[in-house]
Amino acid sequence: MATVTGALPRVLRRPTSYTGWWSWVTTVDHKRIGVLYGFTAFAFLLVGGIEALTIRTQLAGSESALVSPELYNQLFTMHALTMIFLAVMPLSAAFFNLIIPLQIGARDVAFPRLNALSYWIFLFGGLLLNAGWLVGNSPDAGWFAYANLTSKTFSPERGLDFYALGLLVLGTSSMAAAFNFVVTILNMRAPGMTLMRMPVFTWMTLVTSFLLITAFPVITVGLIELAFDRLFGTNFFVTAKGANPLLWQHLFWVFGHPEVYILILPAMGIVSEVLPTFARKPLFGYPFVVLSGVSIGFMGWAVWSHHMFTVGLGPVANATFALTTMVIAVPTGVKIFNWIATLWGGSLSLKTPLLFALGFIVLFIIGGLSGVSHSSPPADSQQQDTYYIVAHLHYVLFGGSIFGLFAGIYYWFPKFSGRLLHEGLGKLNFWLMFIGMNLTFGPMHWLGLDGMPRRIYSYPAGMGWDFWNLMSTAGSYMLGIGFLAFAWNFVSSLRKGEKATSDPWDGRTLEWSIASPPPIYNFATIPTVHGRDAFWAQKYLETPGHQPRGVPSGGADGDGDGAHGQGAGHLGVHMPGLSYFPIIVALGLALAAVGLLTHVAVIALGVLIMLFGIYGWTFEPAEPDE
Ligand code: HEM
Ligand SMILES: [Cu+2]
Repeated sequence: MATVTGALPRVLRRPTSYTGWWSWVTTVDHKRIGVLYGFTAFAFLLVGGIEALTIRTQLAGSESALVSPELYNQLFTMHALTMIFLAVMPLSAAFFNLIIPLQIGARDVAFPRLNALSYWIFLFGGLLLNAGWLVGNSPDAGWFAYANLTSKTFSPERGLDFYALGLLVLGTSSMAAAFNFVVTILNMRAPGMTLMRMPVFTWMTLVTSFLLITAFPVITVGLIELAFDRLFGTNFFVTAKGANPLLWQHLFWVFGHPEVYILILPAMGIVSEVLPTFARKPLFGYPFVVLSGVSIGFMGWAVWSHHMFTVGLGPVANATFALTTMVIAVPTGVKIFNWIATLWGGSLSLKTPLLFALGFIVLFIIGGLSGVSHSSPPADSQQQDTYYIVAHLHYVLFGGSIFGLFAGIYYWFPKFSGRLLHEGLGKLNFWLMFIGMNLTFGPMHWLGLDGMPRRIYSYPAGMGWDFWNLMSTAGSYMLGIGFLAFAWNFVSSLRKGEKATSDPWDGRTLEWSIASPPPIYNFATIPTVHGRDAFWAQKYLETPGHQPRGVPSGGADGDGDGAHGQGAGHLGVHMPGLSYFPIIVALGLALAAVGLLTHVAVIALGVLIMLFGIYGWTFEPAEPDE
């Protein structure tokens, strides 16, 4: 049947070569998209880290003039936006892409081209958010950008336009990806993998995806209203025209608190995978760990105003949100007890993935305790807007999210590279980050309780804050060296690390049942699952005499060469082909956003490119033209 492909310029017909850098531009393979997310997010993590080190250098001593107040405001705002939206979230997305299809026994995600689109929109959205640095006007009103500081009156420069449009574009990427993973996890599990047999990381990905789908529309409304106020002169947040700026705070935190769970749940899922493997024990209280994650997903919607205890909502609102905030500590506590119970009596092998998981538990407990101290409105009125809050958010976002993600990198690196990260460098990386993190953010607790406000670009001598600020800065440099040790370990191990078998840790879940790196089609045959820890059951429980069946090294399912260039035709398996259209649609969307800051013609061009991309995407043939 003649298709309309004839209408497609030859260059845009499905490419056929799986090698070379074009194959990365046109890939729709979840593993490659995961790698793209991972490297891009790590690059942004370094950018956010450099911004943080500049902040800390400015604050190393009192009355410092290293950076101007204007630049300082841009630095902490961009540091936070970068770390949250361009580092932690996409690093989690990297793991969603790399791991979920392997853990549920699938060959790819439900919508491979939509998956590629999510990545390209994320990249262009991240560049748009950082474009302010090119014109000397980055967002400078803090990451929650309270109205009406953000109005044209008080922020006439372009900074907040990059904030609104950059986050709007990034939100599109997150929501598209989240829909993809909800459909993939609910519809593409291997036979026998019921919901309560899914690995915990898969569960936390599902909860996180639902939070992304439900939370991002809230901030999207706020960002559209902010963009309209700034670009078209509407009055959503203009107090002079009768608007109430608290509307923005409610919209931001109704999104913002679920957002913090979007940042921590993936790390919690990773830790729930690492602990049983390195304790050689099944996860203690699997149903409780899963259900506490699900309940956090629901309860996370009922606490947002604890960020607003000091704006004057009144005793009823404060008491209500104090109560809901205290209650949400319960499911978090359940998880922590179950993790400790998993370790209890286990035969622990103190490899780097386990070290980072243990670091996560210790640091997250500290962050959780300061979080509980915020839930009391009278106490919070002392803590709000001080360094005590900065300490809290870094214990949960750095000590929690980053440490959890690093546990995942050390755990799953062998699966995708076929090599192990160097254990010695790994331990050096861990201790530099663990000590550095506590030296950087620990002192912030008492600096804050001593009255040091956050977001001040310098402080007067004689306040008694100099010593601990200097220590905090020294700690941040130790963190920086920790990141460099990691980068060195990653690059050198990728090239000449010790070869890894398909199951180097004697794992429990399906990703360890296939070769390292996995072939493009993942599973030659889709496995059948008979219980939790499906691969452990396959290895040790499913042989007739329950004798260990042991897996020969490297000879697992699939041909072990990760031959990207080779489809799965020889297995009679259809794998989605490469495509240009995801990147074309993403480019059109980003260009249209840039047009809102430059010229209507650019908007039109962007929309045209997007429409062309959607047209090509729709009529692209399933099989590449030979
Ligand atoms: C690499 C190590 C890091 C260092 C040294 C660091 C340092 C800092 C400092 C000193 C501030 C306070 C700025 C001020 O109030 O004037 C800050 C703010 C902040 N940081 Fe970090 N940070 C680091 C990593 C992270 C990570 C990994 C995240 C999140 C995932 C993060 C999220 C934030 C947020 C949300 C703020 C608040 C910004 C605002 O007030 O709008 N930071 N950071
Ligand atoms: Cu909150």
